[in-house]
Amino acid sequence: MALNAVEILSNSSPDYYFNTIKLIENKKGFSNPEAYTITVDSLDHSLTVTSPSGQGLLYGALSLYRPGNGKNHTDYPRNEIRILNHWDNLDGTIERGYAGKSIWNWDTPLTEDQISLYNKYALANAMAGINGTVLNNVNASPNMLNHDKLERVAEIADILRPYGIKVYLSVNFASPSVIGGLETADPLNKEVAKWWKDKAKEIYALIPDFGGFLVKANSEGQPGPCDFGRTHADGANMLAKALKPFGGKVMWRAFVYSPSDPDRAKQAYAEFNPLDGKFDDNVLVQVKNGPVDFQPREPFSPLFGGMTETPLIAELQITQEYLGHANHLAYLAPMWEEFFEEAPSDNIKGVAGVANIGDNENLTGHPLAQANWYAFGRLAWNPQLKSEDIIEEWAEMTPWLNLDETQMPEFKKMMCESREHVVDYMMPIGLHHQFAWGHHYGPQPWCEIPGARADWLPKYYHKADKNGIGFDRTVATGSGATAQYPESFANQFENPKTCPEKYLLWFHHLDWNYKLPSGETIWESLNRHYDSGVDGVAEMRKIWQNLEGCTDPDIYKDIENRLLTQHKDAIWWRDGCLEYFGNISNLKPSKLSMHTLEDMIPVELGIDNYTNPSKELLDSKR
Ligand code: GCV
Repeated sequence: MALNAVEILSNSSPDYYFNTIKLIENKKGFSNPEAYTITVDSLDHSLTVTSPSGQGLLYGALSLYRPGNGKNHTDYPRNEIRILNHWDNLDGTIERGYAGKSIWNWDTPLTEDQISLYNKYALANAMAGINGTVLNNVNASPNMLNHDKLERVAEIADILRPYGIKVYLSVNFASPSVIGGLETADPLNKEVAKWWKDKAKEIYALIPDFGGFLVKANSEGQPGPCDFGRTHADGANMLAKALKPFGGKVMWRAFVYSPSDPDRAKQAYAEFNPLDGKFDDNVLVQVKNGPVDFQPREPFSPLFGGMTETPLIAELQITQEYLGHANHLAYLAPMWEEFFEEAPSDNIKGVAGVANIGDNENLTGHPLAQANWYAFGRLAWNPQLKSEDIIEEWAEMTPWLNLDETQMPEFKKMMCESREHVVDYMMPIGLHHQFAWGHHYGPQPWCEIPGARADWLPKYYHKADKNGIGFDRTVATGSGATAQYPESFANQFENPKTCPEKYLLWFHHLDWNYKLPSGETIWESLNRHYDSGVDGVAEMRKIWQNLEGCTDPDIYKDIENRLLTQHKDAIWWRDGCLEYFGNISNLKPSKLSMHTLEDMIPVELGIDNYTNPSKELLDSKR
């Protein structure tokens, strides 16, 4: 690998004062190939980075940009795979992308600007410790594997390589029949296996260090091995054999939910747990953090702890499909921290993040969403890092933010509490999936779409009636999902008295006047949380006003406007949910609503799955 560390350090020096910075490649004493050690000689003001690899030297050198790192220390990544998943399509749209169009150009020669952007992208990733990127959507076009596209992948790989970033591709399982002219894509068919072997050869001839394939199979209409009566393991292993001679990996997604069980939250486990131990050694099963789909809060997926013989990748979503798109401030590190604290992690060997990156000037739409990209990388590197430390690091390194000592604690408070506010005003105490149909922006607990899958509709999840609310997933009276968890968790989740309050309505259907340990009823608790979410956003607006001057006026204004939209949305969420549930239960919201159900129910934003709704659009609908 070409090593860029020297160049990077000489281009813009870190703050520390050192007469010399030495980079020494030395394998002795290291077991992790990406580890590094920093030693400081305070007498002659010299600093030495030592690592067994060029990549480790790069990480060591870049770590000097983080405040307080110019001292003796050793660090190493806890996960081998730390990878972004772009859901970018060949036509430039991005599924669930809220920061403009894709940065990848597939059709015309790369411009100088694009090459410079890709270099910046790579440096930002390397600074966060990210070492891989899947360039295209898991809903993959078979055309991605056409030779002209692979040549472009090779060009991108050449740009990213010096920063230690490998490229991977999402592949469409039906490619052999769609672009290869074969009659089938059956993984046990010899011609099909040969087609993939030849394709792998073609790819590695262009990109010798190509990372491998990411596959969404038999999920949401994507083709897969089950179309031919084969298992996920049959499909994954066939691809694994094609990549194996070149050192490539298969990342096979467990995001499946064919209606084999009436509870969607149980389906991935039901399909994958029996396959545990049946995958080739270069296959990793990629599991979303929660059992449903990137909700603002979910308990961990029972596949963590439920697949002890298979290496896993934890999939997180950096783009805010379910957390207010690029309009809402939601610093996601506390959510991921919660996941890493709770989920059994023995078999997690990698962490993937669905990217929030597009071609907007600031790359992430909401300027502060840049912190989520960085925090993802840092937690993938070391899941034990604390979200409040990461945000301070990010703020100190971010050139467009200048926070003084009194402002930093306020800023950290605003960031670290932001996700909990979102949970509060969207779906507190374990409620989930109350989102508007399709685009998932805003509340629609009332949503009904004739002919739609039941488990795509909010009513399936809230199950509210005049007596109570919540999804009964107990073994005793419900779907039995609690039994998929390791025993200690299963017992805790099964009983509403021991179930953490934050997951209560995820696992239990309870009467409206069921009393929580605090003495509040479910209805009172819901009211308190919804109100607190709205108040939290009001407080974030105040904090931001106090921080005026910490950034360029245009960026300040942009964030101020987004917070205003978020405040209006939070009220919309609270009113929509409390009015709707109040109507069903015959209970009154504790505060006067600003919107009536009659106003809210007919609202259709008319946006697709590739767009962030503008302030103007939202204001015209409210
Ligand atoms: C890429 C959810 C999203 C889809 C996404 C899917 C997945 O269902 O709404 O847009 O598809 O997850 O993760 O495959």
